[in-house]
Amino acid sequence: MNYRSDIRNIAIIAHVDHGKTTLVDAMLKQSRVFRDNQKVGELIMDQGDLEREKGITIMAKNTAVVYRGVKINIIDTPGHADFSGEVERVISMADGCLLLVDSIEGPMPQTKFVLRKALEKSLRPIVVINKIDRQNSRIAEVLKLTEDLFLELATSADQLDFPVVYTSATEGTAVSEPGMKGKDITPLFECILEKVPPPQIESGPFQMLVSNLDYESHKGKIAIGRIWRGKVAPHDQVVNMSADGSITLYAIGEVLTYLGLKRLEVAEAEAGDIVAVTGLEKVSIGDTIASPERPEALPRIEVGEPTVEMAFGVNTSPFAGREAYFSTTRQLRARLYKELETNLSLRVQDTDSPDTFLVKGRGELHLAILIETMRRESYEFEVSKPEAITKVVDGKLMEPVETLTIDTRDEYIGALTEMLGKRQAQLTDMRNDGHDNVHLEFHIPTKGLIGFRGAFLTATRGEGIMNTAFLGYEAWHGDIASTRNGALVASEQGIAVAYGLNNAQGRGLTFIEPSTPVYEGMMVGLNSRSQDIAINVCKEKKKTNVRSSTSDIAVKLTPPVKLSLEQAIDFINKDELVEVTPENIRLRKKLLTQAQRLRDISSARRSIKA
Ligand SMILES: Nc1nc2c(ncn2[C@@H]2O[C@H](COP(=O)(O)OP(=O)(O)OP(=O)(O)O)[C@@H](O)[C@H]2O)c(=O)[nH]1
Ligand SMILES: [Mg+2]
Repeated sequence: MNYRSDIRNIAIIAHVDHGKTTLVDAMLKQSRVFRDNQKVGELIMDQGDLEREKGITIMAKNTAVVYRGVKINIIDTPGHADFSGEVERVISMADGCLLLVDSIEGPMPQTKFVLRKALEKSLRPIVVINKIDRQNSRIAEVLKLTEDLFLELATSADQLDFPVVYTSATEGTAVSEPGMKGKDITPLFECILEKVPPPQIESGPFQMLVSNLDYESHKGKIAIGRIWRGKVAPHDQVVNMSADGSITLYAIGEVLTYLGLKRLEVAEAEAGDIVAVTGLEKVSIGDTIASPERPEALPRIEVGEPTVEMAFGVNTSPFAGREAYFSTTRQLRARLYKELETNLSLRVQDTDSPDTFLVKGRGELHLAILIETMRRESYEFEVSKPEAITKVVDGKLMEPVETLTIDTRDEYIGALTEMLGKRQAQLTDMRNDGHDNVHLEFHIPTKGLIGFRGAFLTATRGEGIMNTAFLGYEAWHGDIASTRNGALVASEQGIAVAYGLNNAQGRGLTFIEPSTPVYEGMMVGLNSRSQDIAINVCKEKKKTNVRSSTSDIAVKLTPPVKLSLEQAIDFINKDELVEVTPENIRLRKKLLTQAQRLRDISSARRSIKA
């Protein structure tokens, strides 16, 4: 075996918000890949609009820096559990990883998940304790907890012997011992050069595994991955081996390698490097591209199964076709299936109804990001309540279960355990720190988590952090009854007015402002009682010719509660839908007229009796 000492390939992995992308910023800035006058800002790698808005990484991305003549290929990954498919997808390109741990929070559920994946792939980890500039940082304790995590997960003794670097990604500094004063990020680069094994290479005909895809209008599809064997140059003849076993011959277009935020055209690239190649029209993630001399497929990338599903349907609201460019079944179906090319942990399935597709993902956020992306591309459609994906094993109904960890204040324990009890959660651990802070761990079916986040934030008044991690499948725990109140449902089509909304506010909370167009069956608020009620929010005050002292005073409305897309998805019940268009997010009953809904209830009662 030979090695390439001029390259290192690393993935940056961690729990959400522990500072991965900020650390990549620091490495990019120090390695001077920008012009001196170039304004690059922060979280440079989070280039997607939604990534910037939400301040989270959604897609794994490649970059590279050169340090002391060695090219370090860096793969930034998302930390949110819903995007863990991305981590699984890309870590096979790396030989080592930086496992970031926040110096206050310490290892969290996703730290454990990603470390397990990295150790399974035999990546050499470097532990990076980050945010050491923060005031209450507890570096020694966090290091101890990280060591415990390695003890739990390591599969061989040498994995326990990991180097540690202490960083402040925001300040762009790293030190090898806590307490030292940092000057720049050099100690981290030195550690990477010393501890991450250089890529092993095999000589022979070209072979690469496609781990990512990109698209540029004038270049077409771009296949990104690591070269495992041989070399590649523009115009080379290659074969692409796809999942169904088919083999297609192509000529390579351009060969590109990474540097900073750019991809550079090169005359040749060799084993060990991470490259992007063009010219392969039908390539997919997981395919092997190889020389026709030795067309051997590498093992395909395996990504964990989805746990949550939602129906996506053609918009059937009375307002359909008004606010979007794409609204037909054919367009919706094509867009969903196209998503599968890059979104590896997603699944799409046709259903008995030609207008409805079942979309399965790793969590509510995973699906919500897809929905938001599509509405920005000018699609309209309707989605149903997310549900946990059950399966039947040996004739037994099984459902996904997760661990839920909560860090909050003591005073909320009662309210939380009561809420979670109804959602079939079992308390498995509880630790107090003696200063009114409590750490709780629960075992909970995925279905019990759906719609929980909103309730959690309200119950803890924002003073809590919750995290979940997928555990596995268990026998079905039984149904959970909805705990939500009924809806205020518009009884007529028209334009909502202050007078009508004021009446509605007598019943509960409202979601819309005056002048909002509504249709019959649209949900305009939350009732203070458990059943739905129909209400006419378009009703004007009766004109009389008697002037009274009070009747002409303008109604003062409480500002509406506006639900975001994620809140809307969280909010709806099984008999309801979210209508998504580029301009609006509306909530509606599946059955729009009150007569239909009453008939539905009575037929349900009859079937229970029968
Ligand atoms: N004080 C301090 N804040 C930091 C440091 N590193 C990152 N942060 C902050 O932590 C927040 C999250 O940083 P990101 O770099 O987006 O974290 P991430 O790990 O990439 O997050 P995801 O990709 O969404 O998982 C940002 O507000 C950063 O400014 C640090 O060293 N010190
Ligand atoms: Mg990030």
